[in-house]
Amino acid sequence: MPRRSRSFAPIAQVLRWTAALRGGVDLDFGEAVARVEVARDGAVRVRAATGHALPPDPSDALGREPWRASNAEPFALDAGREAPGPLNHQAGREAPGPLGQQSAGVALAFDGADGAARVEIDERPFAVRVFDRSGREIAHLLDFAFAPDGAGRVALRAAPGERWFGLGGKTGALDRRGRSFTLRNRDHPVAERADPLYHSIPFLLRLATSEGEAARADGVLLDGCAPSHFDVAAQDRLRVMATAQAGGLDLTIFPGPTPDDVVRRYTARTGRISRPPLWALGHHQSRWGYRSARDVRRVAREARRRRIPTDAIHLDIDYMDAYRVFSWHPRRFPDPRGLLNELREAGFRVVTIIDPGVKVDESWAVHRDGEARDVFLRRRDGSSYSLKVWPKDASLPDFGRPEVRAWWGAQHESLVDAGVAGIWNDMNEPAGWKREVRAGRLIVPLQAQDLGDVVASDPADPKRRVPHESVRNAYGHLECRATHEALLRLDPQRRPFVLSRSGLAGIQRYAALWTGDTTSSWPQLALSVRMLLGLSVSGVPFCGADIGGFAGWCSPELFARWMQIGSLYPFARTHSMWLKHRQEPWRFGKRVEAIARAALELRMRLLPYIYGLFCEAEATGAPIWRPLFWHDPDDERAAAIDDQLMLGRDLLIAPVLERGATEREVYLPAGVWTAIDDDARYIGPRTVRVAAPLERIPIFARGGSVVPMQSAVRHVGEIPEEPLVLEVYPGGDASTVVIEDDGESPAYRGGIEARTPVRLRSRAGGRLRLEVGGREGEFAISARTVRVAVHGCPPPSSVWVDAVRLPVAGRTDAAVAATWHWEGGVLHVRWTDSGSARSLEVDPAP
Ligand code: MIG
Repeated sequence: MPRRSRSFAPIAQVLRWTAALRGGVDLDFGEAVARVEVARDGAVRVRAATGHALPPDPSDALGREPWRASNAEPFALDAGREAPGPLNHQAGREAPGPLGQQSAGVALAFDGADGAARVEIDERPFAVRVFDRSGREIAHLLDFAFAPDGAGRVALRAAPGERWFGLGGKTGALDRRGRSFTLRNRDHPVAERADPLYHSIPFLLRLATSEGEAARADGVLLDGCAPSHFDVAAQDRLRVMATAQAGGLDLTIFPGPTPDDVVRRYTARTGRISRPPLWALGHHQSRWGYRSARDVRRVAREARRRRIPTDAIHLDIDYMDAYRVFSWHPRRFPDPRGLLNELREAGFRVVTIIDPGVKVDESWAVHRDGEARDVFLRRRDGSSYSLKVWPKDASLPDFGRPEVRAWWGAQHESLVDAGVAGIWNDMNEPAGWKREVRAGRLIVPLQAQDLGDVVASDPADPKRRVPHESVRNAYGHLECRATHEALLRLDPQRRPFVLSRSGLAGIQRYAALWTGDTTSSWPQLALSVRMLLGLSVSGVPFCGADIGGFAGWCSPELFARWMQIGSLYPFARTHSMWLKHRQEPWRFGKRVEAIARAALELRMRLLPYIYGLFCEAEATGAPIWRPLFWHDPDDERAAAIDDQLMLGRDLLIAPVLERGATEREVYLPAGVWTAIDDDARYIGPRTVRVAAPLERIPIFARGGSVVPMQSAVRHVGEIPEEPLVLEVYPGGDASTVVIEDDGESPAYRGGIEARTPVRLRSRAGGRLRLEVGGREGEFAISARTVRVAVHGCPPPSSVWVDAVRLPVAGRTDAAVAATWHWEGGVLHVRWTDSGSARSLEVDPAP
């Protein structure tokens, strides 16, 4: 367990600095060392540790993107220096060496196309200040201190009026300011005051607003494999204290100024999600307790019969033989290949759970082989270690070693061969228990296991053995890396899907995250929104919570509300615990079933939009779910809201999170907003009260947007009746790109994709003008009908397509193969799309 009280000694004075490093400076304190580097995108990395050298760097093992060193060179600062000016002001450069009496420290400055930063290092007491391109201070690190056991602590100045977001899916308010958090991967049920939980993302996004100036965002990551602790201006209102339990301090500052800029830089370092397979964006149905192939078939059949859109079925631990990973129960799942084939034909992919614990069993080839290759964690004295978990005693792979990751990955071959489409990594904090009681199928864990005397390979230097605790937070991350890479290797034609419970900063590169064991309650429904926004801000775009809640009893009303927002989670999976009643969407009566169907159909209709968001996440790191402040950082009211969210830039979601509610208050930031179901229009900034009967989740489209949609399908393999509908919401200009590809293979990386640029000009000479550019890229799409729907539109006096005025409503113009009609405030235009550029003009502009 992490030690609570330590004595920290400050590192006092910089004795000398050396400029040997490209884009950085090395500092020597005698009893400690530090290194400060500036990257070409303006990110600033500050490492410090006691001793004479920095500890080995785990960046490669964690899958960090290479540090792009700038050409910043250190120069001495004058003693009598004044407040820093803009970056282009460079002080005279001096020869490196010991810091003289008159010197006040050393500085680095870089200004390039991708970013800029100026760093000033105070010599005594040691402090690091980072300024952005405009000369504004974006970080002030001070009070570096270390404990004898290697733990490091640093303070970051915090100003009044700042908000601090991030740290992954923590509970409580989205703004973390005023509270303390532990980041140590732990298997613990989700509860409002539970901390820590399953994953650890030591990244904070600060939103600073000051009188008369535009709001600015910047970020800080405390990197490494060790558990950590953050006091977010709780003890001292003007300080954020970050503590790493081991491995020295490794901080990176990411300049903004917008939240998008921060996350772009943060993910340029920690990695980005790659385009998931399209099926993974559909609805996943899961339950702990699908006990047999028959059971699974029945669920699949019901989903289709009842037209509940579903793309994946998850198999929890019940599919295994005595909980041996990489096995199938011979009686209950006698023919996995046959079953998976059959499901595949009906449009279902199967995701199987994998726990890291390998059953200690001489007769089980996986364990035997692992023993022979010495892949498992051991105790400090070299003896073998086992953990109590589902298969009784289990050995844990030592994922810090690359050969162990390769070995683990190779075990997935049989699953992939049987047709398994994705892997669900559970229990990877890692979790297990010390004692248990077993009575038939019932296993009651009695005491959490902390792996106290276990040693592990240091991911940064696998030949070194270190206490497991000191690298604990990387365990699940490295398992997911092994799994992700194995899936890609075993089936290079398919994009991997990995779902994980545990994770570390950068997990987005290898896996989607879900929030673990929730309870079916109203407060937890609301909490799920905040947890997923927290994850989203922390660089994890693909995240979800169990729809309906994991433990406890879900009421029909709660299920309906959970389905409505859960269908819009980036990762949408219905899951529940085995002892509770079944939680498939048809288990709560006809009315709720219809609500679930409508919710999931909306998700399927939104797939082109949602897919576009995932493509954006791949390209820039932008989250799928965004807090309201994301696109309105100057809006103080928006910054305080965490029960609404943006799904991408253009859809504002106001989920109903209260029992018995039939209406809710919605805050709409500046702009025009149109409710997507009844086309009611609102002008923000404004708080409105809208109707929210059980059948309704209020959703608003941004004025000045084009939302690509399609008609509903039951799974992504089905051909939609309308493959592309451009929902146009006037009220501003917009530009977007519709991206289509095979949804399955990585071929898009070689350009096998179709990109259609779309531009909206709400008022071009009194008309509304929509320009759909010619399709770019190599992905072939056969001729099809595209529909454009212009909302909030009075009956038009004339409609032009490609500069040809269309005849009266309902009549097709042969020259441009287009037709229009108007109904209930919406103008619909249909045209044949063969990939060439088209334009639409509507007079008068709505
Ligand atoms: O100790 O595999 O969070 O989703 O159903 C519980 C059984 C183990 C915890 C996961 C949950 C899963 C369950 N697992």
